[in-house]
Amino acid sequence: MDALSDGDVELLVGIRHFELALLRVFGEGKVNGTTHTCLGQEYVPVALAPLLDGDFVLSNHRGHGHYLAHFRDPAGMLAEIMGRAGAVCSGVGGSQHVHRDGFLSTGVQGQSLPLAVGMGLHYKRTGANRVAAAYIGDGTWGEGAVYEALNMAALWRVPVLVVVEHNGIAQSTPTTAQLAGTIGDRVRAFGLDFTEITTHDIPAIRAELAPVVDRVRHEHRPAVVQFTTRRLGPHSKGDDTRSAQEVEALRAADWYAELATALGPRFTAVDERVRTEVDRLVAEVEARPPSTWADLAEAGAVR
Ligand SMILES: Cc1ncc(C[n+]2csc(CCOP(=O)(O)OP(=O)(O)O)c2C)c(N)n1
Repeated sequence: MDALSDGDVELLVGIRHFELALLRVFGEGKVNGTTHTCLGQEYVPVALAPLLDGDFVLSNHRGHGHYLAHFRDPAGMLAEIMGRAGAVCSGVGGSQHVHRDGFLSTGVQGQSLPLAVGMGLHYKRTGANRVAAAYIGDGTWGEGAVYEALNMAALWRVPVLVVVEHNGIAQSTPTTAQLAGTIGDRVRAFGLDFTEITTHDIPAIRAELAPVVDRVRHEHRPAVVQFTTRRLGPHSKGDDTRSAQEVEALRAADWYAELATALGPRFTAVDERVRTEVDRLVAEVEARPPSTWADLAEAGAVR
Protein backbone atom coordinates (compact mmCIF):
# COMPACT_ATOMS: atom_id res chain seq x y z
CA MET A 1 0.00 0.00 0.00
CA ASP A 2 2.96 2.39 0.52
CA ALA A 3 3.35 2.52 -3.29
CA LEU A 4 0.13 4.54 -3.45
CA SER A 5 0.25 7.99 -5.00
CA ASP A 6 -0.86 11.03 -3.03
CA GLY A 7 -3.88 11.21 -5.35
CA ASP A 8 -4.87 7.66 -4.43
CA VAL A 9 -4.56 8.35 -0.71
CA GLU A 10 -6.58 11.56 -1.07
CA LEU A 11 -9.31 9.74 -2.95
CA LEU A 12 -9.44 6.87 -0.46
CA VAL A 13 -9.70 9.02 2.64
CA GLY A 14 -11.88 11.50 0.73
CA ILE A 15 -14.52 8.82 0.14
CA ARG A 16 -14.22 7.71 3.79
CA HIS A 17 -14.79 11.24 5.12
CA PHE A 18 -17.54 11.93 2.56
CA GLU A 19 -19.48 8.89 3.80
CA LEU A 20 -18.93 9.69 7.48
CA ALA A 21 -20.07 13.27 6.91
CA LEU A 22 -23.15 12.00 5.11
CA LEU A 23 -24.19 9.81 8.03
CA ARG A 24 -23.68 12.82 10.28
CA VAL A 25 -25.91 15.17 8.24
CA PHE A 26 -28.55 12.45 7.96
CA GLY A 27 -28.42 12.08 11.74
CA GLU A 28 -28.95 15.83 12.04
CA GLY A 29 -32.11 15.54 9.93
CA LYS A 30 -30.70 17.72 7.16
CA VAL A 31 -31.30 15.29 4.29
CA ASN A 32 -34.42 13.61 2.98
CA GLY A 33 -34.66 10.13 1.54
CA THR A 34 -32.12 7.45 2.29
CA THR A 35 -28.49 6.61 1.77
CA HIS A 36 -26.18 3.59 1.79
CA THR A 37 -22.52 4.24 2.51
CA CYS A 38 -19.55 2.26 1.21
CA LEU A 39 -17.57 2.51 4.47
CA GLY A 40 -14.95 -0.26 4.38
CA GLN A 41 -15.27 -0.80 0.62
CA GLU A 42 -13.72 2.48 -0.59
CA TYR A 43 -10.57 0.82 -1.95
CA VAL A 44 -12.54 -1.18 -4.57
CA PRO A 45 -13.43 1.71 -6.92
CA VAL A 46 -10.16 3.48 -6.10
CA ALA A 47 -8.22 0.41 -7.24
CA LEU A 48 -10.29 0.16 -10.42
CA ALA A 49 -10.35 3.88 -11.31
CA PRO A 50 -7.24 3.99 -13.55
CA LEU A 51 -8.22 0.70 -15.23
CA LEU A 52 -11.67 2.06 -16.13
CA ASP A 53 -10.67 5.56 -17.14
CA GLY A 54 -13.02 6.66 -19.96
CA ASP A 55 -15.24 3.59 -19.57
CA PHE A 56 -18.91 3.43 -18.54
CA VAL A 57 -19.58 2.58 -14.91
CA LEU A 58 -22.95 1.20 -13.84
CA SER A 59 -23.46 1.50 -10.13
CA ASN A 60 -25.93 0.41 -7.48
CA HIS A 61 -27.58 1.62 -4.27
CA ARG A 62 -24.15 1.80 -2.56
CA GLY A 63 -22.62 3.94 -5.26
CA HIS A 64 -21.10 7.17 -3.86
CA GLY A 65 -17.58 5.71 -3.88
CA HIS A 66 -18.05 4.46 -7.45
CA TYR A 67 -19.04 7.95 -8.57
CA LEU A 68 -16.32 9.75 -6.60
CA ALA A 69 -13.57 7.45 -7.89
CA HIS A 70 -14.77 7.86 -11.48
CA PHE A 71 -15.20 11.66 -11.46
CA ARG A 72 -13.64 13.05 -8.24
CA ASP A 73 -16.64 15.33 -7.86
CA PRO A 74 -17.70 15.35 -4.19
CA ALA A 75 -19.47 18.73 -4.56
CA GLY A 76 -21.78 17.49 -7.35
CA MET A 77 -22.59 14.26 -5.49
CA LEU A 78 -23.21 15.94 -2.15
CA ALA A 79 -25.42 18.59 -3.76
CA GLU A 80 -27.32 15.77 -5.48
CA ILE A 81 -27.99 14.01 -2.18
CA MET A 82 -28.85 17.27 -0.39
CA GLY A 83 -30.98 18.61 -3.26
CA ARG A 84 -28.92 21.78 -3.62
CA ALA A 85 -27.79 23.90 -6.57
CA GLY A 86 -24.95 22.32 -8.53
CA ALA A 87 -26.30 18.77 -8.13
CA VAL A 88 -25.22 16.21 -10.75
CA CYS A 89 -28.85 15.49 -11.74
CA SER A 90 -30.48 18.59 -10.29
CA GLY A 91 -31.38 16.66 -7.14
CA VAL A 92 -33.82 14.39 -9.01
CA GLY A 93 -31.81 11.20 -8.52
CA GLY A 94 -30.51 11.59 -4.97
CA SER A 95 -28.18 9.04 -3.47
CA GLN A 96 -29.10 6.06 -5.64
CA HIS A 97 -30.12 7.27 -9.09
CA VAL A 98 -27.33 9.30 -10.59
CA HIS A 99 -26.75 9.82 -14.28
CA ARG A 100 -23.82 11.53 -15.90
CA ASP A 101 -22.04 10.77 -19.14
CA GLY A 102 -20.08 7.60 -18.34
CA PHE A 103 -22.04 6.76 -15.19
CA LEU A 104 -25.48 5.46 -14.25
CA SER A 105 -26.61 4.14 -10.89
CA THR A 106 -29.81 2.40 -9.93
CA GLY A 107 -31.28 1.27 -6.62
CA VAL A 108 -33.01 -1.65 -8.32
CA GLN A 109 -30.85 -4.69 -7.65
CA GLY A 110 -29.63 -6.45 -10.78
CA GLN A 111 -31.07 -3.85 -13.14
CA SER A 112 -27.65 -2.69 -14.31
CA LEU A 113 -26.44 -5.96 -15.79
CA PRO A 114 -28.80 -6.20 -18.78
CA LEU A 115 -27.99 -2.52 -19.42
CA ALA A 116 -24.27 -3.26 -19.29
CA VAL A 117 -24.67 -6.07 -21.82
CA GLY A 118 -26.59 -3.78 -24.20
CA MET A 119 -23.94 -1.11 -23.85
CA GLY A 120 -21.17 -3.67 -24.32
CA LEU A 121 -22.81 -4.92 -27.50
CA HIS A 122 -23.01 -1.35 -28.77
CA TYR A 123 -19.34 -0.73 -27.92
CA LYS A 124 -18.35 -3.93 -29.70
CA ARG A 125 -20.36 -3.09 -32.83
CA THR A 126 -19.05 0.44 -33.03
CA GLY A 127 -15.43 -0.47 -32.20
CA ALA A 128 -15.53 1.93 -29.27
CA ASN A 129 -12.80 0.10 -27.33
CA ARG A 130 -14.81 0.80 -24.21
CA VAL A 131 -15.82 -1.37 -21.24
CA ALA A 132 -19.22 -1.39 -19.51
CA ALA A 133 -18.42 -2.11 -15.86
CA ALA A 134 -21.24 -2.93 -13.45
CA TYR A 135 -20.91 -3.05 -9.67
CA ILE A 136 -23.23 -5.43 -7.82
CA GLY A 137 -23.36 -6.91 -4.32
CA ASP A 138 -23.29 -10.58 -3.40
CA GLY A 139 -26.96 -10.35 -2.36
CA THR A 140 -27.87 -9.40 -5.93
CA TRP A 141 -27.08 -12.91 -7.16
CA GLY A 142 -30.66 -13.79 -6.20
CA GLU A 143 -31.93 -11.69 -9.13
CA GLY A 144 -32.83 -13.54 -12.34
CA ALA A 145 -31.74 -10.60 -14.50
CA VAL A 146 -28.12 -11.28 -13.45
CA TYR A 147 -28.19 -14.72 -15.07
CA GLU A 148 -30.03 -13.58 -18.20
CA ALA A 149 -27.37 -10.90 -18.62
CA LEU A 150 -24.42 -13.26 -18.01
CA ASN A 151 -25.86 -15.68 -20.55
CA MET A 152 -26.08 -13.05 -23.28
CA ALA A 153 -22.71 -11.55 -22.32
CA ALA A 154 -21.09 -14.96 -22.78
CA LEU A 155 -22.96 -15.72 -26.01
CA TRP A 156 -22.34 -12.34 -27.64
CA ARG A 157 -18.84 -11.86 -26.16
CA VAL A 158 -19.28 -8.27 -25.14
CA PRO A 159 -16.85 -6.01 -23.24
CA VAL A 160 -18.60 -6.26 -19.87
CA LEU A 161 -16.88 -6.36 -16.50
CA VAL A 162 -18.99 -7.31 -13.48
CA VAL A 163 -17.50 -6.18 -10.19
CA VAL A 164 -18.92 -8.01 -7.19
CA GLU A 165 -18.50 -6.34 -3.82
CA HIS A 166 -18.92 -9.43 -1.68
CA ASN A 167 -19.35 -8.09 1.84
CA GLY A 168 -21.07 -11.22 3.12
CA ILE A 169 -24.40 -9.61 3.89
CA ALA A 170 -27.43 -8.25 2.04
CA GLN A 171 -29.24 -5.71 4.21
CA SER A 172 -29.73 -8.06 7.22
CA THR A 173 -29.36 -11.49 5.55
CA PRO A 174 -25.95 -13.15 5.74
CA THR A 175 -24.85 -14.55 2.38
CA THR A 176 -24.45 -17.98 3.98
CA ALA A 177 -28.22 -17.98 4.60
CA GLN A 178 -29.24 -17.29 1.01
CA LEU A 179 -26.60 -18.36 -1.53
CA ALA A 180 -26.06 -21.99 -2.53
CA GLY A 181 -22.60 -22.88 -3.84
CA THR A 182 -20.35 -20.01 -4.86
CA ILE A 183 -20.54 -17.03 -7.17
CA GLY A 184 -17.35 -18.27 -8.87
CA ASP A 185 -18.91 -21.62 -9.81
CA ARG A 186 -22.01 -19.88 -11.17
CA VAL A 187 -19.87 -17.56 -13.29
CA ARG A 188 -17.66 -20.37 -14.58
CA ALA A 189 -20.81 -22.29 -15.59
CA PHE A 190 -21.30 -19.59 -18.24
CA GLY A 191 -17.70 -20.03 -19.39
CA LEU A 192 -16.81 -16.54 -18.14
CA ASP A 193 -13.53 -15.44 -16.56
CA PHE A 194 -13.69 -15.21 -12.77
CA THR A 195 -11.11 -13.55 -10.52
CA GLU A 196 -11.28 -13.33 -6.76
CA ILE A 197 -9.58 -10.48 -4.92
CA THR A 198 -9.19 -10.89 -1.18
CA THR A 199 -6.66 -8.16 -0.46
CA HIS A 200 -7.11 -4.40 -0.12
CA ASP A 201 -3.59 -3.72 -1.36
CA ILE A 202 -4.40 -1.35 -4.23
CA PRO A 203 -1.17 -1.68 -6.29
CA ALA A 204 -1.44 -5.50 -6.04
CA ILE A 205 -5.10 -5.38 -7.12
CA ARG A 206 -4.28 -3.19 -10.11
CA ALA A 207 -1.44 -5.47 -11.17
CA GLU A 208 -3.73 -8.51 -11.02
CA LEU A 209 -6.70 -6.90 -12.74
CA ALA A 210 -4.98 -4.93 -15.51
CA PRO A 211 -4.71 -8.01 -17.80
CA VAL A 212 -8.29 -9.02 -16.94
CA VAL A 213 -9.67 -5.62 -17.96
CA ASP A 214 -7.43 -5.69 -21.04
CA ARG A 215 -8.98 -8.98 -22.17
CA VAL A 216 -12.47 -7.58 -21.60
CA ARG A 217 -11.63 -4.47 -23.62
CA HIS A 218 -9.59 -5.91 -26.49
CA GLU A 219 -10.73 -9.53 -26.77
CA HIS A 220 -14.34 -8.91 -25.69
CA ARG A 221 -14.08 -11.59 -23.06
CA PRO A 222 -16.59 -10.68 -20.37
CA ALA A 223 -15.29 -11.17 -16.85
CA VAL A 224 -16.48 -11.17 -13.27
CA VAL A 225 -14.24 -9.94 -10.48
CA GLN A 226 -15.23 -10.65 -6.91
CA PHE A 227 -13.83 -8.54 -4.09
CA THR A 228 -14.11 -10.11 -0.67
CA THR A 229 -14.76 -6.94 1.29
CA ARG A 230 -16.34 -5.53 4.47
CA ARG A 231 -19.37 -3.37 5.05
CA LEU A 232 -18.39 -1.43 8.15
CA GLY A 233 -21.53 0.67 8.47
CA PRO A 234 -25.20 -0.17 8.69
CA HIS A 235 -27.01 -1.33 5.56
CA SER A 236 -28.52 2.14 5.28
CA LYS A 237 -28.47 4.44 8.30
CA GLY A 238 -29.51 2.91 11.62
CA ASP A 239 -30.23 -0.66 10.57
CA ASP A 240 -27.22 -2.78 11.45
CA THR A 241 -28.48 -6.14 12.71
CA ARG A 242 -25.00 -7.59 13.31
CA SER A 243 -23.53 -7.98 16.80
CA ALA A 244 -21.11 -5.36 18.09
CA GLN A 245 -18.37 -8.03 18.21
CA GLU A 246 -18.92 -8.95 14.56
CA VAL A 247 -18.65 -5.33 13.43
CA GLU A 248 -15.63 -4.80 15.69
CA ALA A 249 -13.85 -7.74 14.06
CA LEU A 250 -14.52 -6.24 10.62
CA ARG A 251 -13.25 -2.83 11.75
CA ALA A 252 -10.04 -4.43 13.04
CA ALA A 253 -9.25 -5.51 9.45
CA ASP A 254 -10.16 -2.15 7.87
CA TRP A 255 -7.74 -0.63 5.34
CA TYR A 256 -7.84 2.79 7.06
CA ALA A 257 -5.85 1.94 10.20
CA GLU A 258 -3.48 -0.23 8.20
CA LEU A 259 -2.74 2.59 5.78
CA ALA A 260 -2.30 5.10 8.63
CA THR A 261 0.35 2.84 10.15
CA ALA A 262 2.06 2.15 6.82
CA LEU A 263 2.27 5.81 5.76
CA GLY A 264 2.68 7.48 9.16
CA PRO A 265 2.88 11.32 9.04
CA ARG A 266 2.23 11.33 5.28
CA PHE A 267 -1.18 9.75 5.96
CA THR A 268 -1.97 12.04 8.89
CA ALA A 269 -1.28 15.16 6.83
CA VAL A 270 -3.50 14.07 3.92
CA ASP A 271 -6.21 12.73 6.22
CA GLU A 272 -6.49 15.93 8.24
CA ARG A 273 -6.51 18.13 5.16
CA VAL A 274 -9.14 16.06 3.39
CA ARG A 275 -11.35 15.82 6.48
CA THR A 276 -11.29 19.61 6.84
CA GLU A 277 -12.08 20.01 3.11
CA VAL A 278 -15.08 17.66 3.39
CA ASP A 279 -16.41 19.51 6.46
CA ARG A 280 -16.06 22.79 4.61
CA LEU A 281 -17.81 21.33 1.57
CA VAL A 282 -20.74 20.12 3.67
CA ALA A 283 -21.23 23.59 5.15
CA GLU A 284 -20.86 25.22 1.73
CA VAL A 285 -23.33 22.89 -0.04
CA GLU A 286 -25.81 23.13 2.84
CA ALA A 287 -25.81 26.91 2.46
CA ARG A 288 -26.62 26.73 -1.28
CA PRO A 289 -30.17 27.32 -2.48
CA PRO A 290 -32.25 24.23 -3.22
CA SER A 291 -32.37 22.82 -6.75
CA THR A 292 -35.15 24.59 -8.59
CA TRP A 293 -37.76 23.66 -11.16
CA ALA A 294 -35.62 25.51 -13.68
CA ASP A 295 -32.67 23.22 -12.88
CA LEU A 296 -34.92 20.20 -13.31
CA ALA A 297 -36.20 21.41 -16.65
CA GLU A 298 -32.67 22.08 -17.80
CA ALA A 299 -31.74 18.51 -16.85
CA GLY A 300 -34.71 17.26 -18.91
CA ALA A 301 -36.48 15.92 -15.81
CA VAL A 302 -39.66 17.99 -16.33
CA ARG A 303 -41.23 19.48 -19.41
C1 LIG B 1 -35.03 -5.66 -6.91
C2 LIG B 1 -34.75 -5.14 -5.52
N1 LIG B 1 -35.18 -5.87 -4.46
C3 LIG B 1 -34.95 -5.42 -3.20
C4 LIG B 1 -34.32 -4.23 -2.98
C5 LIG B 1 -34.08 -3.70 -1.57
N2 LIG B 1 -32.66 -3.79 -1.25
C6 LIG B 1 -31.84 -2.71 -1.41
S1 LIG B 1 -30.25 -3.09 -1.10
C7 LIG B 1 -30.61 -4.68 -0.71
C8 LIG B 1 -29.53 -5.63 -0.31
C9 LIG B 1 -28.45 -5.66 -1.34
O1 LIG B 1 -27.44 -6.54 -0.95
P1 LIG B 1 -26.14 -6.70 -1.80
O2 LIG B 1 -26.47 -6.89 -3.23
O3 LIG B 1 -25.34 -7.78 -1.16
O4 LIG B 1 -25.42 -5.29 -1.69
P2 LIG B 1 -24.90 -4.56 -0.37
O5 LIG B 1 -26.05 -3.79 0.19
O6 LIG B 1 -24.38 -5.59 0.57
O7 LIG B 1 -23.83 -3.65 -0.87
C10 LIG B 1 -31.98 -4.89 -0.82
C11 LIG B 1 -32.64 -6.19 -0.53
C12 LIG B 1 -33.91 -3.51 -4.12
N3 LIG B 1 -33.26 -2.35 -3.99
N4 LIG B 1 -34.12 -3.99 -5.38
